[in-house]
Amino acid sequence: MAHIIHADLDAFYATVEQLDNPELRGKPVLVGGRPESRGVVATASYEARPFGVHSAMPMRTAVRLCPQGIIVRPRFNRYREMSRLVMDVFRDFTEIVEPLSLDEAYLDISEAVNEAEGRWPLGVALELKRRVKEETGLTVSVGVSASKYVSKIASDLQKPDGLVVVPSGDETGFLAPLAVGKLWGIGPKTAERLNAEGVETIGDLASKPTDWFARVFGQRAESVRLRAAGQDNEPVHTERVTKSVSSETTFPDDIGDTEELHRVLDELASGVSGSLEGKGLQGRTVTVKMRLADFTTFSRQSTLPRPSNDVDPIRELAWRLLSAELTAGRTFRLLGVGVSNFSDGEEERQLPLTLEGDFSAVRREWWLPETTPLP
Ligand code: DCP
Ligand code: MG
Repeated sequence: MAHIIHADLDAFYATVEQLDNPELRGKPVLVGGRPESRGVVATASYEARPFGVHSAMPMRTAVRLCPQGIIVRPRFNRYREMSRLVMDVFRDFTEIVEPLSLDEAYLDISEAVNEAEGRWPLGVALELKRRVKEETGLTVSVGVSASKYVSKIASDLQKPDGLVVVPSGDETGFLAPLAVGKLWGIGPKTAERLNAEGVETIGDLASKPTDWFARVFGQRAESVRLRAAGQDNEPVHTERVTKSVSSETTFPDDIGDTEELHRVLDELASGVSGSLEGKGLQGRTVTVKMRLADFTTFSRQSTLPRPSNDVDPIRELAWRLLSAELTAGRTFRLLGVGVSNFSDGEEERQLPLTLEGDFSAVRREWWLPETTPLP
């Protein structure tokens, strides 16, 4: 039987800020953009959360709810650095680590567990929490079970500094009382539809007959059914198919000058083109990622007439996408160029977090176009 940990750092950006600046410790910290320039909250420290402040809330609202909150501008490079340290600790416990974003990962700790010798999943999890705290100062919430999705739900239940172990055999009972929307793959829309059918909890869902699943979920029926029963056998993936090649850069000072933006975009496009060529990949979709002075981050994408790794078509399309976003007075903190939608079918496999400028380390909603719903 597998033993899988899901680990998620607590109030990640805010905790890093509190570590680096002792004056912020114990205080409500709001990491994000400026309230006066329509900035949003990236995250809030746990001291700010009782006021109702949360990620993605307009900073203006956050300041109204929590006037004593201290606004701190994000330092993404520092967060990446801390993330690397944490992932290194994780890799001391097992080679099988699947990072999901800068602050969360799955770990397959089956090898580290040996119940006959007294090495229980609980002990491994406690040791992991202790070492992360000792070596980075951060606290991590951990869920442990035989399944990725059960562990993911478990890690969220006692945040911050949480630890929830779901013993094998208890999965169904553990999941049963939870709202159906907590299940991985059930978005708010689906949850609403299920509620309308009287399915409120994961337990309600698990008790439905197989043909009901087929009718409601079509091709996804079997995987949703297994998940609802806490019985999926999804392995922890240490390798990942390259779905996009991208490069991005943050400027020391915001750039508004069209020519300078053009030059940066050219550089990014040739970097991406070179790396595509090196990997023998050709892509059709070109994406430009932008972060504005107020930290609003979004991307725009468009499709080439045919798959390519040539710098010219990539550069031209990227430039067209960026040009559409240039308005008087708008300045940029970050630009990125990516190519995806590969054609050759031989998608290369690689270890996560190794490709310089790979956006996968950044939260996915930043990279996907705003119109694409998250899974
Ligand atoms: N983040 C962001 N925008 C969002 C959500 C998150 O910029 N809409 C960033 C800031 C977070 C980090 O990603 O610190 C990790 O996201 P989490 O959802 O894990 O949130 P936290 O770690 O901040 O808090 P929690 O203790 O709830 O995990
Ligand atoms: Mg977190």
